Amino acid sequence: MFFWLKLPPQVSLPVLIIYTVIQLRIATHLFERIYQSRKIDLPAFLSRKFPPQGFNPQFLKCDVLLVRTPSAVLSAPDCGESLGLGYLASTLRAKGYNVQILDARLENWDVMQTTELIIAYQPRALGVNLNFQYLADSAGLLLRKIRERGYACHITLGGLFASVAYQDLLSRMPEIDTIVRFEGERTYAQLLESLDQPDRWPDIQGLVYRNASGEPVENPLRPLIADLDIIPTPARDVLPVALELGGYAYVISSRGCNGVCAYCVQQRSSSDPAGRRWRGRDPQLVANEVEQLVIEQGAHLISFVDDDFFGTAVNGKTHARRVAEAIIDKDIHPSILLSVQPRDVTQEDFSILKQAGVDSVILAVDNFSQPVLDRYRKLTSVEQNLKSIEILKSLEIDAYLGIIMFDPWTTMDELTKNFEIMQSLPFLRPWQCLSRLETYHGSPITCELEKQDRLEQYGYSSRYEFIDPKIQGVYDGIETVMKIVHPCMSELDGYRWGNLYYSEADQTILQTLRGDLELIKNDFNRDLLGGL
Ligand code: B12
Ligand code: SF4
Repeated sequence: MFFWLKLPPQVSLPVLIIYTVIQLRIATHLFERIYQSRKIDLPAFLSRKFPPQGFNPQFLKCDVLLVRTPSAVLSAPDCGESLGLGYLASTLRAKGYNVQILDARLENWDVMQTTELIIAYQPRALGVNLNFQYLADSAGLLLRKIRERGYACHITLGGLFASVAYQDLLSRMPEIDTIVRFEGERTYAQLLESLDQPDRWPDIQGLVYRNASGEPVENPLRPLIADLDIIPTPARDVLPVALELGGYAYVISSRGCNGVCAYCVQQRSSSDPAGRRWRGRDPQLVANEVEQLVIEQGAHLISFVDDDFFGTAVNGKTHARRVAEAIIDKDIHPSILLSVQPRDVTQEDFSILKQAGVDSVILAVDNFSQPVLDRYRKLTSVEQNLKSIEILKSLEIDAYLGIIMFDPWTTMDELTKNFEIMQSLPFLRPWQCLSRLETYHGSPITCELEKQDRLEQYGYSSRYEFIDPKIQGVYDGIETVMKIVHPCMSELDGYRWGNLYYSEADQTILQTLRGDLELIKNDFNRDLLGGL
């Protein structure tokens, strides 16, 4: 309409933008009103509109619905299953429960779509996976929406973030009934057996629940499962979706970790005095699982998601090597991705791993300044970091280097040393120069920063300033250069991994893409309304 006004271009463009923004805001607001007034019977309509991929109305009735939290912030799709939900599903199915999995993150459903699906299922028990801190807000939104839509049954949260941040979550989300802390197979099964008998809940180790007056009660933690081989292999309901997206089939061959990294949440994941005791599965059974994935399910890309794939050696051989040898015997030739600590990289082990199919690794070098490595309790040295890179290079194994360039205590000396070495490295992506330490709830570093009153909370996340103001100057300087030399790349990297901290440049892009999200949502809404 304003084109008729014959405005000069420098005026008409901003007007056009404002006009579009107003349009979008009104449309969303309008839809929200209609949605909440329930003038439209969305579930009935959606049962015609859906099934989306992976949804089978024939299974609509189920005892337990396991849901992976959708993402309401911008991050690239996570093209892999939730192994945690797979393990819960197989364990519960073995006990006779009818269990369904809704992997909203993998399927890329938004909160609204996920809400409608949960309402359509009406499970007796709803279990929500919350491993990631950055998804806590969308989990909260999802729970609020399903309660608003009348879902009245039992809601349980589980996963690593829920396990460490349970107090916070229970106080901010009145919709939650219970939280299962850490390994969930046994605790959740015991809860389901006594779902309608709250008087039995005090006996369930690893459970946090609300008492009759609504106050949280925290039961003692449950001892870790000593023999991982007795847990059924994970259900693979949504693997075809992951494979269609070009993703990996995840396999876990051990639980726990012998590391003690100071920024890691895993430090809190055990009740036993030995910490997060490392336990390995039988390598032969692991190789059987990989064989089944490759031969029967057509998965060629396999990613081991162990925290500590090398684990504790048996008869002088690392767990990684034993698993690799068992895979070699199968003659199946998958393409394997691993996450590794530099201290575990030896020529001997990696020659065998390469034969088993390992062609790429995520190598957690973190930094090339010894005081920083010591601060993070990495149990490695700068020399070992460099040696691990050399070994991988010589074996032609591709390595993505995990770098933490900045943290609150970073000094100019540390930065200089780091840059000096990083310049000469293969595999490195330039925008990694801006990576900064994330402060995950419950990690030793986060607790230390809280004690020093250096963290500013925003929602479930926190932010810090550099102690040395010069460092902020350097950070800003690099950011400016990166924006010129590599426009959008650092931001894209951020989205890829869903980082919690967004720089100013990230924020700008985030705003733009949020607009896109709104558009997509509006399209979805328009489709719905148009079909009525
Ligand atoms: C695989 C993995 C990924 C995969 C994808 C995850 C997926 N598809 O599930 C990829 C590579 C994409 C990934 C990426 C990232 N990851 Co990651 N990842 C993992 C890893 C190594 C394994 C998860 C797993 O499968 N575990 C095995 C299963 C069996 O265990 P589980 O999931 O914990 O489930 C058990 C219990 O928690 C519980 N449970 C789980 N859900 C539920 C639900 C209910 C109802 C109940 C009752 C119980 C329950 O029962 C399960 C069985 O015992 C974990 C480390 C870990 N050990 O958990 C890190 C971890 C989850 N990742 C982490 C991080 C930081 C990231 C990144 C943010 C890294 C970054 N900065 O770039 C990105 C962000 C991802 C994104 N944008 O979405 C952190 C999370 C920290 C936090 N507080 O947020 C972890 C804990 C690593 C660490 N040591 O710090 N990750
Ligand atoms: S090696 Fe990984 S899981 Fe183990 S303590 Fe370090 S960051 Fe945590």
